[in-house]
Amino acid sequence: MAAEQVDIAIVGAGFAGMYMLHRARGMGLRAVVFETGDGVGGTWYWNRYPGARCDVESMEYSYQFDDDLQQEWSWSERYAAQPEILRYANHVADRFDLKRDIRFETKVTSAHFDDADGLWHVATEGRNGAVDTVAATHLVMATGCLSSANVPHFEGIEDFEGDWYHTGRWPKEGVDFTGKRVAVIGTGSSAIQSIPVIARQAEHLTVFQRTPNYAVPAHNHPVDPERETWFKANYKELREKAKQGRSGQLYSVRDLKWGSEPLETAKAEFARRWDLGGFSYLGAYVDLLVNKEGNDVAAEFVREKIRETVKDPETAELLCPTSVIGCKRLCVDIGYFETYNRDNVSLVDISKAPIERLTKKGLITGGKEYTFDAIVFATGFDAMTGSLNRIDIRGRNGLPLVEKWEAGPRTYLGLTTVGFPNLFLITGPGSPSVLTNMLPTIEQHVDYVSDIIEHLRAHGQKTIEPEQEAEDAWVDHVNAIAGGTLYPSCNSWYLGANVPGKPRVFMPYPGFPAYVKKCQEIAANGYEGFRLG
Ligand code: N01
Repeated sequence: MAAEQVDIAIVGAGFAGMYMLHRARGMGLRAVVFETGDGVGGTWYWNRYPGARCDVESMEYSYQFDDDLQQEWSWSERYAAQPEILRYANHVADRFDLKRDIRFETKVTSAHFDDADGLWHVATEGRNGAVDTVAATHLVMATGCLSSANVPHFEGIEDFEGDWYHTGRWPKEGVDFTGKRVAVIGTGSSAIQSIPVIARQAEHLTVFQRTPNYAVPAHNHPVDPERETWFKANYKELREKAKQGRSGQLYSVRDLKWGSEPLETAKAEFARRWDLGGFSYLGAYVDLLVNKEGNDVAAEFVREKIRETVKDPETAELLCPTSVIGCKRLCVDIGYFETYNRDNVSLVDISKAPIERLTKKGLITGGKEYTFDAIVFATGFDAMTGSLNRIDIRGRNGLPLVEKWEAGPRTYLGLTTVGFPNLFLITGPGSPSVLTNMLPTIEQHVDYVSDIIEHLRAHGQKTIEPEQEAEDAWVDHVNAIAGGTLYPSCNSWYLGANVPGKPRVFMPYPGFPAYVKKCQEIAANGYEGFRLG
């Protein structure tokens, strides 16, 4: 029997995949979405760990493609928690009747481009191992930037007799830590959000920290109804204004460089922004991720706050990061540092003595065994490329994407890659993605892909693929921009440094407005840098 044929195969039913499906239908195209989980929501489907919450303000962390949708939905808190965001994703899916074209519990195992018929052949594995193949003209990878969980290969993990969890694969039914001795490994955003909540439940919590992290307070609170009304009345203007911000958000980034004000004024500005909460802290000066001197002052301000908050001076010092602030994604916390003042919480520094192995009862580090009932791996993700590379994607002449990207991802606009016609990577490496509010970034990419597909159809063309020179120039451009910042100065997942053996390449593109402008210019010039055929 001939394989089912569609116009667009979409991988992933998170916010990117859902919107892509909606746009495809609007263009009269036959589209199908494959999703491993049994529901929509992507990141927010998988990351159900205690305390999971958005670090972008909820009034901004939502779709803007439909005014009725944004007017009718009400967020309850300044920073929405995971269950509310998942409810929103389901609301959107139901409102636009998306679920009927989403194949849940269906994993894409391979996607091969066939030069002979010019189609993508997508193989899937569904419920009870049922395999299937769909042929598609276009393949859209809406697989998310932080979807491939990174569970370090600790020796002895199979010996551990307690329960272990990864924050990004949290059980749907939740976990009750009451009366349990719990370990959390890692101190990134997921750990910083979950530690205060787990500490309130567990009998004892031990945090294993390899590198301390910067966190600024969320000052979370219920959304003020007056502010909501004002926001909704001005949504259009506010959304446009947010797009002019480097991360696609409304928080203010002053057009002032470090050194343009006296030190005391600068410190007062950091204090003011600390009290506002959230990412605005790094908007005090426009060049804080370029100017090391300014960055040092911003970093020291946070260290002073940690020392003021954490009562035990030794623990406080261990919690003080020394790297560039903002080099790793800044964490937005609710009572993280205060948690270390609890009697049932201890911190173990593993920077010099890594975890040697897991045992039946717990783990060994520094020659000492620590015993637990449960271990939480808050160890992050194989970011940006992980979820693409774990699928067997092959382009022209059977070239595997993993092989092409052996030395790091290479794309044109973070959206397409030479040798893989009609393959689109939503918020892929080389696009602003994780440095921005993901929702507007996703919409910009999905709209761009939709425009490309309409253009192809209008001109009777079937394929689009970047030219080699355009891709090479784009990769050089992204590297040059990142190289001019302080981002490469630490071991972050932006660089792939958290996954052993991963090539060290800065993957996202810093600067949302410049990126959007470039995309628009390319389209206006007849999709310059692309070969249409
Ligand atoms: O992961 P991470 P995350 N032994 O990679 C440590 C988004 N997010 O899940 O720094 C011991 O940041 C590792 O140590 P080190 C957000 O974009 C958003 O927390 O590599 N430790 C680090 O401390 C975020 O940036 C929200 O030395 C090991 C930690 O594990 C991104 O997801 C909430 C280890 C991993 O931190 C990832 O955050 C949560 C090992 N072998 C996440 N391997 C929002 O608020 C790793 N570590 C929206």
